[in-house]
Amino acid sequence: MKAHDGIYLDGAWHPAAGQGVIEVVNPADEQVIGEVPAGSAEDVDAAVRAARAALAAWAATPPGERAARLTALRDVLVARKDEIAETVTAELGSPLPFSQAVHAALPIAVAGSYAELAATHSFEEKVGNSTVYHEPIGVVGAITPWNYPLHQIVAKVAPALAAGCTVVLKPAEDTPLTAQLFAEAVHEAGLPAGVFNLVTGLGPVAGQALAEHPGVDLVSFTGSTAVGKQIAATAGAAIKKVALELGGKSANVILPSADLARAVNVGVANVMSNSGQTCSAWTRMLVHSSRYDEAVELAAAAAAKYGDRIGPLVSAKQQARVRGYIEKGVAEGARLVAGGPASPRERGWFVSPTVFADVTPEMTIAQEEIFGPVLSILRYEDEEQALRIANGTVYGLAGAVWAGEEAEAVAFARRMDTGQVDINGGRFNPLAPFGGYKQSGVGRELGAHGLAEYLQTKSLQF
Ligand code: TXE
Repeated sequence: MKAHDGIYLDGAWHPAAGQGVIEVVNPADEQVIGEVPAGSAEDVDAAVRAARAALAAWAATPPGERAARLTALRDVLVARKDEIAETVTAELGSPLPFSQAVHAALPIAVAGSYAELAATHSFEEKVGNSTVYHEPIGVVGAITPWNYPLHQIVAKVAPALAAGCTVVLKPAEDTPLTAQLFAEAVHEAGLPAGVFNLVTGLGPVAGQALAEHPGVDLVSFTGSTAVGKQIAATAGAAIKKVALELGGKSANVILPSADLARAVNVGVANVMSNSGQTCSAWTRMLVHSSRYDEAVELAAAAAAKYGDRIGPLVSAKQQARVRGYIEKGVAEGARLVAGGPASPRERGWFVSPTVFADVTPEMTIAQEEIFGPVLSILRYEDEEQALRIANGTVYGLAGAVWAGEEAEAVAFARRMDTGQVDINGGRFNPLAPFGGYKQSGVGRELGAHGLAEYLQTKSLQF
C-alpha cells in the first residue's frame, strides 16, 4: 500500500521531527502493509502554527468560495472512491463491498452535504436591533478513531472547513493510510496551504499534544469514553471548547405489536455491520416476554447465516477485548445461542457473530460497550420496564423502536434518553444531527448542527 513517510503541513509533505514509525497491519491476514511517521509534540506544534497562519485568510474567504473548494474535495473523493475502499479494506479489514458501499460512499455524501451547507447557511442574521455573526471558532484539533476511518475524518473536517476554521488532524494509529489519502485529496482539491494539516502518530503522544496545545481553539474527538474524559478535563482547565463523540450501548426496543421477524433480522444486521465496530450499534435487543423465545431463535439463525461474511476486528487488542467480554457474558450466566469466544480462523483478528440470550440489565455485557459482533437479548414484561432498561446505562447515543403503528414507536422514542432513534428501521440521513445524551458525548455531528459546533457568535448592537 502507498504510504507517505512525512506529515502534511502547510500544503506539502515534510519529514517528521518524531523519529519513530507506526506499522500498518492488515487485520485479515496480519501482514504489514506500510508504515507512517509517529509524529511528535514538535510535529503537532508545527502543524498548529501552519493552521494558525492560514486561519485569517480562510475565515475571511466568502462562504460561497469555501463551498466551491468543498465541492472540489467531494469530486476528488468520488474520483478516487475505489482507492479509498481498497485502502480501508487493507487497513481495517472490512470486506471490499462494504468498504465501497459504506466507508467510501458515506464520507462522499457528508462532504457533499457540507459543500451545500457552506453555500446556503446563514452566517449572519438580524435579531431586533442587532446583527449576529456566526464566526469560525479558529484552529480545530481533530482526533479520530479507526472504525469508520474516512467518515470520522470527513464528519469533522468538512464542517470545520465549511465554517471557516483551519484543522490539524491526528487520525487513529490503526488506519493512517486512509488519512494520508484524504490529505492527498485536500491537496488535489486546491485548498489553500495550512487550511488542513495531518500529523500521524500515537494517541498518548501526538493526540495528547494536540489536545493540550494552547494554539488549538476547539478539540473535536471521537473515541473511547476514557480518553474523552481525559480530553474534557484538560480542555476544561484551559476553558477550551470540545466536541466529544464517545461510546454507546444502544437499545433496540421491539414492542409487542412489531413485525418481529423484520425487527430481529434488521437488528442483527445492525449489530454485525462493520464487525460490530460501530458506536451507534443496537447492541441490546429488548423483547417482550411473550415473544422472547421466538426472537432468540430468529436472532441465532440470523447470526449463524453471517458466517464468513463479516470482516475481522481492527487489531489483536480489540479481538482480545471482545473475546474477554464474551467470556464474561458466559461467566455471568448469559446463554450463548450463536458464536462464542473461540477464534473462527487461524490468521486474522476474527470473532464469530455472537448472540447471548437471558441477559439481564446489570450484566457487564448489558452495560459496557463491547465494540464487536456481539448481541445481547433482554426480556421485559411491560413498556415501563422496557424504558427503564433502555435508559439504564451511562450511554445515550442511538437506538431503535419497532411497533405496528409508527405513532406508538415515536411515543416510546420520545421517552428514551438518547440522541438518535430509528423508527421501524429508519434510513440514514446525513443532515440529521448525530451525538450523545449522557456520557455518549458533547455536541453533535452532521448537518447544520454539526456545522454549528465550529462556529461562535458575535452580536453587534445598533
Ligand atoms: O480508542 P481510543 P481505542 C471505543 C470502543 C473501543 C474502545 C477502545 O469501545 O473498544 O473505545 O478503542 C487517540 N490523548 N471506541 O483504544 O484510544 C487515538 O490515537 C489524545 C468508540 O482505539 O480512544 C485515536 O486517534 N488522543 C469509538 C483516538 O484517540 C488520544 C471509536 C481513539 O482512540 C489519547 C473508537 C490521548 N491520551 C473506539 N489516547 C466511537 N465513539 O466511535 C488515544 N488517543
